[in-house]
Amino acid sequence: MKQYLDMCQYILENGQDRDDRTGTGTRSVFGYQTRYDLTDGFPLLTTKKMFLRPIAEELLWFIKGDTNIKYLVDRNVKIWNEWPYETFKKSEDFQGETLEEFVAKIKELPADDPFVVKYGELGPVYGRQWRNFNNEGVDQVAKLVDSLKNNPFSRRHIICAWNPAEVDEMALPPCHAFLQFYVSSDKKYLSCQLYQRSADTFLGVPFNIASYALFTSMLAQVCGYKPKEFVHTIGDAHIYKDHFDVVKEQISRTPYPKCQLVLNPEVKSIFDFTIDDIKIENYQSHGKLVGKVSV
Ligand code: THF
Repeated sequence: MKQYLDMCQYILENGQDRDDRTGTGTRSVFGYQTRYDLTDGFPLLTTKKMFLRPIAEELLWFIKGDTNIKYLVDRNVKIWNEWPYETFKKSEDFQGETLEEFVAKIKELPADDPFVVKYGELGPVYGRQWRNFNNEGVDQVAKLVDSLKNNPFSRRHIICAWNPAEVDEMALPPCHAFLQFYVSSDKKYLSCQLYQRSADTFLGVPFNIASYALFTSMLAQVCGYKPKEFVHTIGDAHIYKDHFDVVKEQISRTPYPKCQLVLNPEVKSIFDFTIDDIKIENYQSHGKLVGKVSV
């Protein structure tokens, strides 16, 4: 995972300092590509302590086609909470609740409660576009599995989360916008390339790498391939100013050997995975590093 540390270093040394939508300020470069070998282990970062569970839960939430944070909140996954809270804060129902109080309310109430339906919703984000593009019934995940199995050398193994017609209704337009898969000429291996328009290199990217490496491994299993490579192509690759110190600390650390991903081999459909079917083994890492998320 030296590639990741090299990218951090490259951004710090060559990036432009600029203002951004969140007001935090970033240092950024335009256009950066890294490649992660999936044949000799799983690319979960070892230079800070990571947990696969929230990453896997988020991916299962995308695959379900869900766009309400209730599913994540019920499983104590916190990574999406800030965005619906921002919407709630601007609403007439807001009475000074803290983020924690808002999340507790989503957790207590049933999924069909009007409050959860209204304020837990992120709009037509990843899950919707993946499973029901433009709300017109196109299931990109089902089509992908079908084409990977039946037309392996296709150059159209694509999932696109960027929907210009609906982007204004999303709490946050997709960062990981465009995915393409590739089957090796011996039909043994599956690779994935992601085009990510915007990347929070310290907080988001370690999640994104693990998430798409996991998705590739799950697809490979159900389509009869082995995972080969994850190619990560980034548009605006940035480090938020308030992450500079933790990033420098991280660059000074030496990576440990990669861990192993263990998927339950009984699962034969991409839609049947549960969190209990996804495990990592031999994960050794440095201590945790904490950074604030800009909203
Ligand atoms: N916005 C910003 N500014 N950064 C992002 O990484 C990001 N995402 C998603 C949408 N908008 C974004 C949300 N994904 C964390 C990780 C991923 C996120 C958001 C936040 C995060 O805070 N991680 C902490 C704690 C993890 C935890 O609570 O378990 C970490 O230390 O890794 C990029 O897709």
